[in-house]
Amino acid sequence: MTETFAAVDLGASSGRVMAGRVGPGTLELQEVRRFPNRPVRVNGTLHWDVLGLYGNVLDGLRAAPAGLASVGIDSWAVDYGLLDADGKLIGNPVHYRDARTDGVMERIRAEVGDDLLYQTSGLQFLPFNTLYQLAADDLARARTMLMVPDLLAHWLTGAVGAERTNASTTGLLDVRDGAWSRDLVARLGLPAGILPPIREPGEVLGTLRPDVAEETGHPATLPVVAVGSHDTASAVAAVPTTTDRFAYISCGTWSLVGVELREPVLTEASRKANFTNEGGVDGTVRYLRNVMGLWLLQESMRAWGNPDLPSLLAEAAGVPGLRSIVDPDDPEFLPPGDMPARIAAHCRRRGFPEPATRAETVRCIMDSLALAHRATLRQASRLSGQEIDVVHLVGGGSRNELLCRLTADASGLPVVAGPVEATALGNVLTQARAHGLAGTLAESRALVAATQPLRRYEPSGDDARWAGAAARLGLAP
Ligand code: LFR
Repeated sequence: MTETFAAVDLGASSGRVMAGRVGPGTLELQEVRRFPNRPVRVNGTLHWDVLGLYGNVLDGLRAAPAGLASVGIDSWAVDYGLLDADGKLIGNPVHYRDARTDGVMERIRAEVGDDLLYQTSGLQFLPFNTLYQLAADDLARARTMLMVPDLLAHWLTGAVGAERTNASTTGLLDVRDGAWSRDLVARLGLPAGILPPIREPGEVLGTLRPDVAEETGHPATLPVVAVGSHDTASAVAAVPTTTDRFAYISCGTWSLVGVELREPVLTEASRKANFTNEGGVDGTVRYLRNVMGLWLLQESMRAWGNPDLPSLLAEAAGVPGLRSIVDPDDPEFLPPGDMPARIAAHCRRRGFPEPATRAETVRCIMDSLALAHRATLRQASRLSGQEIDVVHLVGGGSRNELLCRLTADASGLPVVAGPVEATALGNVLTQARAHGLAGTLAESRALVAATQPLRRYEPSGDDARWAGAAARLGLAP
């Protein structure tokens, strides 16, 4: 039996609706609609255009094949919409890169204490985690908080819930018992009533509202299923591993670098290294750290008026390596704005030559990301005790041959690149598994490995050079 599932996958820079066909030995993905996701600054606040995104989701569903078995939605994490007492959206969801959280995390960490925050949620300290955003928000009229995928699912079905993997990025979910932490919510003075009931990946959320069914041309009986609605959870679910001794880099706007565990790591060393314990599908723990990722390249490209990327990368491959390097995780790189100038200033400050050309800037970004990948993989292994034989690099970054090769060289580990659309595949596979297809998590990963194009990069064996560069940047050994 073969079934078709629709995956709505919204990334920070683009969204897509995909149709995935799954059956024994079959996993095929077809792009139905792709659209840009452009943040909009209004009166100084950076927003997501959530209605524009929803309109594109409706258009995508309309263009999807008839006879779908279900629909699943994932997006970037941490951001949310607030509903009032009438169920209406209060304002436009704010972008996690907006400056409204400036200083908020520092204040709350000082008030509540890092130890309590980390022991409760197991989450890395990022200034945009939902709890800091909520603390900066006006909640007077709010009755319900819905994370972005839950908000879209609510508009499609009328159902209200908080899917677990994405709820785990709020900082308000107890990492040990999986429930909202009443204690922490109370300490922060947040209204507990706005937090919806938790839904597990694989659970049916609801079926299409009659008006949505009519507008999209699908039956009102079409189920919307919770998937790993945090895009990174879906991406990790589709890592094509055939061994337990693997690490992953989900590489797009961010590089999410880590390992999969059964239990969280909540040690002081882990907290100090700012590692996160996010929720994965099937109750797994995504033990990882956020590396700034291709954001550095995307923002540079934007500043340059979007020149041709393949030729720039080819040129960058010819630039001598490890001359100009930055710590990509410096918080100064978080907000949008003239990235090449910030990179040059960072190099100057750290005593490295400033990149003089665009190709040199791109090479600097690639070398710096590879160095951060190396450091983070080593830390993940050391802090968790998980041995790593292979690194799976999935997502848009897996197309970037230079970055894949440098990551293999820097980490001293083989890198298996692909699939590009791991997130949409993970979304589809979680729906398929809920439908009784695609087997266990391990079996569905084997299906990805058997059906999707992958490319393997062997390390060059030049560890001393990379170790030296990491030391000069002050990265963890
Ligand atoms: C990747 C991602 C990361 C999260 C960041 C912000 O798309 O979801 O996992 O830390 O975006 O939401």
